[in-house]
Amino acid sequence: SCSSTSQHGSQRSSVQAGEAFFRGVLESMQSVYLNRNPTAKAILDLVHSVENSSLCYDHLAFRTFGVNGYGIDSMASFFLDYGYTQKEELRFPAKKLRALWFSPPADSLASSGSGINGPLPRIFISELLVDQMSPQTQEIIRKYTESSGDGNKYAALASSLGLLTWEKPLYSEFQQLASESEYAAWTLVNGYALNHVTISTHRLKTHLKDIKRLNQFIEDSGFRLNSEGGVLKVSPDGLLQQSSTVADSISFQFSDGITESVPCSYIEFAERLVLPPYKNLPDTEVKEFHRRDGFEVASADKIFESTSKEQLSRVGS
Ligand code: OOG
Ligand code: NI
Repeated sequence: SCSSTSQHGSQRSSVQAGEAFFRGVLESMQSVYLNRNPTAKAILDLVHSVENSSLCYDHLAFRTFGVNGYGIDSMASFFLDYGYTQKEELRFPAKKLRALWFSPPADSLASSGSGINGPLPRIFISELLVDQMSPQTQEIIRKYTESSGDGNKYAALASSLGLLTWEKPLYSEFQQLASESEYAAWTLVNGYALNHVTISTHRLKTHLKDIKRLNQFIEDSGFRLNSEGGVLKVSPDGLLQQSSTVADSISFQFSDGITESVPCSYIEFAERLVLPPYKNLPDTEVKEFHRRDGFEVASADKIFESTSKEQLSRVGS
């Protein structure tokens, strides 16, 4: 089984009584994601078939519109209520985005399971800095967020049901957003849907625990990886290594009756290496808290491109 993310004996609160409900919600978010994204489903099945044992998630990620209570907080409140702790902020000035990540509570039950039933994942939530968009784009985003009433209160519910909290947009509105921010266009049609799950590669058991070998295996199996800035994204300290697939597309019916293919979600892989003070620990004693934690802004900047038109329209590898 997978080792827990949390340091044993820490003072962090536990999900406790609400844990079954909390995991059930994550499970529903995941099932929406797997039904819509055949590449993510196929890759999870493939890795499972090789590993023959449990598989752990490093993190889950969501996107939001940073306006009128529809930003990071709208989704974060659910995780904070179930024991998560807010960690560092990441800023992406060129993309007009910011993000926060949240660390999981010390988990009690079920952490020997697989995926959502394994150790609780970190949560990564980003938001578009809507105030920095053009007036036309702001008008569209405000129109849909405002038309949803109090939809921002039900972010986790919308995500687990696979519903938008706002009305479907016109195709021209999607195009307007896409011309300025692919993130904005993605969020308009996907709302609070799970953007990606991330497989924790160092917690795999076979040769696939080496992210470079996992990447090779994924590509040899016929899947495309996001090549923006190189397939493997490595933090300056070398200890956080990430890669991701190119997002699947889904057919979306706009409110004017136009049906077009739009980017949906992708799957990510992350290998966290052991921190320098612990590098001589025997493999069997290494726990998740001995490894590099957090996220890396330069890598994240390129991972956002997993849903971009440029990556989706690439031919071959
Ligand atoms: C998030 C991209 C960043 C990471 O792990 O750094 C990211 C997104 O595409 O919304 O997932
Ligand atoms: Ni990620």
